[in-house]
Amino acid sequence: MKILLIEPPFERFQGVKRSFFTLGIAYLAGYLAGQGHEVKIYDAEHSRQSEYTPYAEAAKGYIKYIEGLNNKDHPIWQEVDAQIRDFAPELIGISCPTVKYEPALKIAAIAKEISPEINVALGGCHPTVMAVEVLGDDNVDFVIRCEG
Ligand code: B12
Repeated sequence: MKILLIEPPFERFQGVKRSFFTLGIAYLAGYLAGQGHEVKIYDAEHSRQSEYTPYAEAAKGYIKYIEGLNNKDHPIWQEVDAQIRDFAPELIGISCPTVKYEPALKIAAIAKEISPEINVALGGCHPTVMAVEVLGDDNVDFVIRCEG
């Protein structure tokens, strides 16, 4: 199966630069590839350069996150759309802590707009605890709780 694993954007809307890598979906990708699936990680959050914005600085840009979240023409949402179209996955798995719940749902909506045939699964700490509420969103097909 073609599976796209996505780390949603949050701090990136604020102009924050971090060169971290998302260990959770990296583990999932390794396991799925070992099972014979075609897997791609799309990290919509982090920079591949070695960069770091101090947290005190990052907090000042929160309004930019709200603006970006609600602007469907924002370049980051266009990038999300292009990544999904380009890879044409059968399943999208989105990593979702609470701060990234809104961006995760936005990605789910973009995916379903591209094709209702794409299955959308959310995992991570927020869906683990709030599974029933998350499954109430029309664009979420599955929630995977605890260790993916
Ligand atoms: C490392 C870390 C960071 C690093 C992140 C580095 C990186 N990119 O990986 C840094 C310092 C940047 C960070 C920042 C923040 N963090 Co932090 N962080 C952690 C920490 C200590 C470990 C996360 C980790 O790597 N775990 C190991 C991996 C293997 O586990 P995992 O990511 O959970 O993934 C597994 C499962 O969750 C699941 N899974 C995850 N995603 C998916 C997706 C799918 C599709 C599926 C099926 C399964 C699945 O399967 C994975 C494999 O088993 C956790 C605490 C913890 N013990 O988990 C807090 C934690 C995640 N952070 C938290 C918070 C609040 C934040 C900040 C919002 C803090 C702030 N005020 O700025 C920011 C957000 C930054 C951002 N852009 O998201 C909270 C989240 C709470 C919540 N309800 O959302 C946690 C849980 C700490 C806590 N107890 O409060 N964090």
